[in-house]
Amino acid sequence: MHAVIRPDTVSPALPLDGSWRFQLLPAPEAPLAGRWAEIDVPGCWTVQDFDDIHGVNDLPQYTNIQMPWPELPPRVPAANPTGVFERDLDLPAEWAGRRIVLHIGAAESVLTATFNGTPVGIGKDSHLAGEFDVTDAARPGERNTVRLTVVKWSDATFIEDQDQWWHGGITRPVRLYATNPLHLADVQITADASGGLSVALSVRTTADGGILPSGWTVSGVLETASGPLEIAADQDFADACTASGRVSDFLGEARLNAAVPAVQPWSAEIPALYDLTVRLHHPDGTLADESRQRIGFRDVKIAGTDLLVNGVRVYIRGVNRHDFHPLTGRVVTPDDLRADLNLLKAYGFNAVRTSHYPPDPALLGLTDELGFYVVDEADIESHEHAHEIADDPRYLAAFTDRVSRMALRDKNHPSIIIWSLGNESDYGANHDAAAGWLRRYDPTRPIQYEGAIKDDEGHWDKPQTASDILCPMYASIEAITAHARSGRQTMPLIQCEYSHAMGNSNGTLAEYWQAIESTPGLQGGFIWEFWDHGILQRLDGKDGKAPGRPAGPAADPAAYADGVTAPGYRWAYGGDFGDTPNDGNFCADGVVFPDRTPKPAMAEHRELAAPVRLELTPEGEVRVTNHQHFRDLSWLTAQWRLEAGGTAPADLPDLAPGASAVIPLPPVAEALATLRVTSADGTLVCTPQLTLRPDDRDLLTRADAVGISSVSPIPLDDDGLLVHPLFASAPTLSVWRAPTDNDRWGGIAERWQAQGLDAVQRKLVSVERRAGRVAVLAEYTTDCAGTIRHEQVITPLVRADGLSGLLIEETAVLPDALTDVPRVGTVFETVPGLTTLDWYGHGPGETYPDRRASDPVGHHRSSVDALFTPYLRPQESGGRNAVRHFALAGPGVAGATIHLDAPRQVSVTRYRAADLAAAAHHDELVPRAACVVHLDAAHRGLGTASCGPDTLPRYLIGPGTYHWSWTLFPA
Ligand code: IPT
Repeated sequence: MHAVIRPDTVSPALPLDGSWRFQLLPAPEAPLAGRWAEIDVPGCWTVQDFDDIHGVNDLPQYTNIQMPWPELPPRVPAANPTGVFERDLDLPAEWAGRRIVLHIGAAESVLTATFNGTPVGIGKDSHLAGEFDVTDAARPGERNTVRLTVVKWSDATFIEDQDQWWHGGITRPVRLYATNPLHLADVQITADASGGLSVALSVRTTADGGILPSGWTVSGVLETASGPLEIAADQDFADACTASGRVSDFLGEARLNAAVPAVQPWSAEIPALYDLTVRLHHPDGTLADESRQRIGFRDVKIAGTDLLVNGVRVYIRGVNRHDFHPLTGRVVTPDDLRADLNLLKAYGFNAVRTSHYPPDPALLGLTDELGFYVVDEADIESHEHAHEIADDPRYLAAFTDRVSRMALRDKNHPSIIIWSLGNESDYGANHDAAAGWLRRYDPTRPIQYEGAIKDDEGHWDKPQTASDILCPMYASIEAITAHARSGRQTMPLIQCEYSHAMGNSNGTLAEYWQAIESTPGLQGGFIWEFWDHGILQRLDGKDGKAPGRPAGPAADPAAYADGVTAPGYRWAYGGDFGDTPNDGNFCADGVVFPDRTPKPAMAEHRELAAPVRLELTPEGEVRVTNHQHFRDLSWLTAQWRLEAGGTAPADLPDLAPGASAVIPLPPVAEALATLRVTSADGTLVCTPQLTLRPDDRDLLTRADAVGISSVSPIPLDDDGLLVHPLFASAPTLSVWRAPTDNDRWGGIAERWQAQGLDAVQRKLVSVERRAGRVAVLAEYTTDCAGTIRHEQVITPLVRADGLSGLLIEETAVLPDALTDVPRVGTVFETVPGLTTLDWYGHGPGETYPDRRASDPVGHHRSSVDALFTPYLRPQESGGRNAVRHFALAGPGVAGATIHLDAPRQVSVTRYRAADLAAAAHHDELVPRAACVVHLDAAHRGLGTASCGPDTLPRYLIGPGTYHWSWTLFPA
């Protein structure tokens, strides 16, 4: 493994991607058949359609912690799918006399290679390249044959037990390349923020029995703003390499040094890169080899409890990123990688943890270029057998091999600021060994490893040598702030995983960031995770509903859009391919849908990362702050967004990072000041909002209605339910929501079900008519938590404009046993035909009480269908928080306007809670013609209990009396 990047001019390459001959054997020992199938490389055989000659039928399988089979380390099952890939290639005659290298970007899992029948090597890390010197086996100017055998299960599988789909195949590009026999074996670059540049070169030769000729030299050139800067080798180098011709290897002895004047340091905000070319020359001065890299000058240091980049304590707004694609399984193209990162940038992320293995090196080129802080993680996760393996000497070499090869490959990327030893593998001697190697090899970067900082009591004081960062996972706000204030904190605290994005989730992200930005020692974290790992699956059979095979890389591009699959397809999760054991939809836990459509949590993150912040001073002025570390605000433009509609100009002042200034408000007296901040290309960056005075003028007040109308009595049916032209189903009490993934995996939904909240029985107690109004008392019985008393007082109103409407005042009394319910509110269903919702509240996106920073309060309009969020497993969704009033309309149908007594959680969807709870996949839902409308007096927060803390106590709903009211008028 090395970090040499050769231009084609110096080292011609022969890409070997495309169609290969293929056989999938049931086990490595099984004999090959006489005929071959065809398969694409790179590609996973688990998702491609090919002629399965041996009938192995190896489909994707999803498990989290548990291994896919019961064998104990290091044993593997006898059934062991083995792909044999073969192809011919014509080697250019000009390659004769050169060193020829076969490069396999990644293969999972065990890779063996033969070239023209000669074995050339074996590799085991599924997420790093294998390179094999095939010079002696190759026949330039002739047809050659390469065979790659990929065995799915091995002893190494026990340390690749990551929470993701199991696949088999070759997942990154394959190529051959040729170099000069005298060649650069490696290039290690150190470039600091003050312009210090040092390049260590190692040199090898495959000619002359491996003995280096004397007299070879190296040189370098750096492209700077003021032109090329020639870098000469230092004094010692000349002596070291010319005097002794009988050295077969140099490691770091040939060194180029320079002090580069006036460098622009690299950071995630200003990712300044410089082109560096280093050359190796034959003794006669001609070019032997060349490596070109884009380098960045930057410092990473830990000072006390702060992680400093270029001396600045930067916030880490990170996400965990797997290699994933809904069609290919795990094969991602450079275009995919760029699109992922551009999306993350647009939503305020500045950091990526390459969970849980080194990525395609193309990703790291892009994180350098686009500006992301990267935690590069070694491919080690022994989760189910973590405890045994961490100290098992049989795995020692694998640990050090995986960590060292990652660092050898990736060391020159400025974006990598931290190395990670892996994930969820407990802690043992094998980690210390790997950390020891790494510290000596690369003293410029800190190391992190979550397993090392954990102790049994949940404290983080355990002495250990394998982590410089306190990088817990899913720690609560209380736990991280308590530690930061305890006086015992010794390392920067950056959570390696937090805010589990499974389904409708990421509740309390705002509170995490309030804590992080106000507590010294807390610096951020990495959200779990980027993707929902839903694999596109065909639905077959007569009814088009029978689970079929993965749609695969050749799927119809129209098979999905905007996060939703077209008829005949679905997003598959664990178990959907008949895979057992499996961990269900626990792999659908990302901030984006499988097709990279952002989930509402992305907008929440964008707002919390806002580079521009507003604040109301005690004098009532608006103060704007540049909340960045290195940049000014010149890349941004802003406008005031007026509640009445339209915009007013806003000028962002010239502010250095951290600086602030008072700015004038637009000359319109409004309750809210909303600033819409965009980048030069018009992309929304943030929408900070201030409440200048209570904006209650839109809320229902009794004064709005001029009086109680004396028209005919309010119609009720025999059950005391309101009869009204709007309702297909009358307003009743609702105390249940379709469990979110957090409710379900956190065990909360189970309690609701035990209490029977999903099926409370309504019993009419009394109907009392008095002075034109009617009071309806009902009781709702739960299974074992007592009875909920619910009263509706309905009053006929007439407005100043003569329109007649209703006031509905509701009271619910929850018994003491109901300590944690999902909602208390009203539900009704409308007549068909209503298609549009106008509302005043948070929007336009989906918001919940503990996830509502994303969308400022304002007037919004949406089609009813578009309000719903198609989470892979249907659940409560589509809510809008702090709604003051809303109107439903549709072509040719009498609509309605509803005003609420206070800002309330409202949802308008095509699904009953029971419809959502009964479906396992989004495509199983059948939209109703009605609108199902919920107005909640109180709605429980979302939290992140599917993996991590539940919502905060302030977002829970307990026993007691709830009052809410609303008016209903024709639109
Ligand atoms: C943690 C894993 O590191 C990650 O890969 C993923 O499985 C995540 O949980 C949940 O989605 S480990 C967990 C036992 C805290």
